[in-house]
Amino acid sequence: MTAQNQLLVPDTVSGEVIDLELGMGTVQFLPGTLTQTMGVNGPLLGPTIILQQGQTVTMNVSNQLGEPSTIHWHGMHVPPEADGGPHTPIAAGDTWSPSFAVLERASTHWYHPHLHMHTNEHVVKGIAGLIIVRDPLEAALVLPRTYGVDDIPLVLQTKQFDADNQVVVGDALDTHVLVNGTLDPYVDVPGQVVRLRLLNGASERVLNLGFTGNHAFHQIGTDGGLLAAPVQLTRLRLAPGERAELLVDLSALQGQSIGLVSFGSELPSAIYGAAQPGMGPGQTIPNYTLNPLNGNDFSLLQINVGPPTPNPITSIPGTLAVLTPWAEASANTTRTFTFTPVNMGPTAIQGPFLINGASFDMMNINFDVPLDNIEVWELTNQSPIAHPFHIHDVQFYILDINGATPPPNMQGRKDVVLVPAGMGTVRFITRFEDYSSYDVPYMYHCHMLPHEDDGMMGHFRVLPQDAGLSDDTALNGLMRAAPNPALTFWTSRWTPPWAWARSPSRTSRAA
Ligand SMILES: [Cu+2]
Repeated sequence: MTAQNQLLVPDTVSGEVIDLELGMGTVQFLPGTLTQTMGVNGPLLGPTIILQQGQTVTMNVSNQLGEPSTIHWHGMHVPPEADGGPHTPIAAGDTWSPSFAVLERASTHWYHPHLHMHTNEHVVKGIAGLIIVRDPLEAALVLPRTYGVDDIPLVLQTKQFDADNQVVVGDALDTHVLVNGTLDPYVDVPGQVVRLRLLNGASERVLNLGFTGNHAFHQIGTDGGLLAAPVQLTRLRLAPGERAELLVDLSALQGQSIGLVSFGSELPSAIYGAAQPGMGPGQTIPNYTLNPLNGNDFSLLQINVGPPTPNPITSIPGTLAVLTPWAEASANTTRTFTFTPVNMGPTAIQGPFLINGASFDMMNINFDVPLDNIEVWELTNQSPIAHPFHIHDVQFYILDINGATPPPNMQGRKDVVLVPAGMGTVRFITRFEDYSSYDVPYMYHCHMLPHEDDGMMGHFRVLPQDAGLSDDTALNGLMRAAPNPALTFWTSRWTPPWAWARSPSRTSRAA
């Protein structure tokens, strides 16, 4: 193995006030012309935000891109006004300053733009960063947690560059593999138990992760925090938007190297990344078969194992967190979501895709959820390609996938789940707690970013339980006070805020 570039490890930021500046930049990815990029506090990606459970944080997001964007705190349970979805655009030159309490468990989340129809462009050009939440329960466990030493953040992405080295948005020739924005990376780590925090930050590609030599590892965390106990694996499928925390025991490999690989040759059909992206050979995506990553194994990261640190972690804990999934019998509501392609036949897998027969409509809230409702969401994929479904506001527990109990490593808290193609079903259970708003909805969508941008998305409001849930029109016009005292920037208003996006002036913003 001969990786050429030392892995970039993002800086960290923490505290009560965090300043994030979105801006343009350039990066020398390839010989010749510099690549135009977007980044946060730098030319590419963003710093890792480290938060403590129970703290309050104000994020000052300054938009210096010269065009609107948003920042969404993916996986975090925050008020809808602070969530950074498409209804909360930050105009060019503006600063958006949401405040919220950190209610998460110890977990690995991420932040990225969510501007309708531009999410893929802004993410693939470089805006994404990790969020690490710490809590006392995690701190009491014997786990690696020295950032950049034995606790390594890994943002896994693929990109396409054109002949002039510029990032191509929304094509299937994402032939370049980057980790933390580094092409062909290596990292030096100590010979002990090391923690890897993985994010699939690719626009579309599903990864089938493992190590060279089939070196076993333990998954300890899912999207929303630690599992009940470590789960030993040799492969981990990670879809766009998903995170995983792994422990890898490298103590026997001092002086050697090991590779983090995506075993794409093992992916079944009807998943982006497999040899066959649809269910049959007639179903195609333009250029897909020209991309050597599809259906093949490829290296993500070369890991060079050196001597251990002075006080190394040398064992895997027996237990981790206490998980308390809701009983299915406690659900108040079951909602069904059906995914269908707009086009039938061989081009079906190219999209666009619909959810319950509809494309995303900014001005039409899909439904309202009563605050504190416990709900089962039943997802059925009537399209011939798997879709990673993501919901904002909450973490959920998977009840079943195609009728079967999920494997142990998927029994933790989740906010993204890959729904199998060809009438595949997933059911999950969740509760909509703490935050409600008449004005700003939460999103649910496919996390394959071209699918999302093409309208495979919907939005729902969480409303106080005393609200007249059937009368959306009347509620839209009401002036309401903020439900949460942490929202110091948010007092009341009577204009639905998503109308701002089309307004020539922001002076109508009541505050
Ligand atoms: Cu999709």
